[in-house]
Amino acid sequence: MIREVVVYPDKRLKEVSKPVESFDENLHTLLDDMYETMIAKNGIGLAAIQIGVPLRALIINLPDEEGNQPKEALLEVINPVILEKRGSAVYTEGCLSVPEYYDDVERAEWVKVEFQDRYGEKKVIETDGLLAIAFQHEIDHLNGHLFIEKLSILKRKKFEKEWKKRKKATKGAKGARGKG
Ligand code: Y12
Ligand code: CO
Repeated sequence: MIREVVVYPDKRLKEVSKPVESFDENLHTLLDDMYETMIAKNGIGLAAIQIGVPLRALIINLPDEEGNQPKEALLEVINPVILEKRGSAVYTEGCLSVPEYYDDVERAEWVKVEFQDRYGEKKVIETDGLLAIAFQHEIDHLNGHLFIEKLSILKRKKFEKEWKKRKKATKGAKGARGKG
């Protein structure tokens, strides 16, 4: 089922998500819904809190060279812990919870992450490039953080101004439709 995505500044996005303890059908349905929602909204990563569920679960499905996102490449990541990180890299990030806003963010270039899969099996991955960025972006969601918090004060101020303007415009458009 496609679920609604929680959008900034919804305070649920600030919640620290709780560890997953039951690797049961409920978790599997949650992961399936997250996948459907992410694909429907053209995302490449999604944390459970983005559909309002405060559990430490996230998915990542990066596009291949042709821009396809085969489900075989889907990563389901439960209770992740970053064991090590190295280097630094700047990527232009976007987030389904902050639609239509993209900006450069600096993160570690390489990460080693321990996590569980949907059956509770322990895994360890060492990765760099876009996947390392995606892991860090999504794990931040589990701790109640968004990529816009990593912007400089000046950029953040500009973002908040733009966001307010956009909210006003959407409200205006909705009001006009309501009058008709
Ligand atoms: C690198 C950087 C960030 C991530 C986290 C995952 N981010 C996303 O999945 C962002 C998706 C996104 C999709 C949007 O929709 C379209 O482009 C059609 C979008 O724009 C709108 O909502 C209009 C914004 C963000 C992983 C790796
Ligand atoms: Co995000």
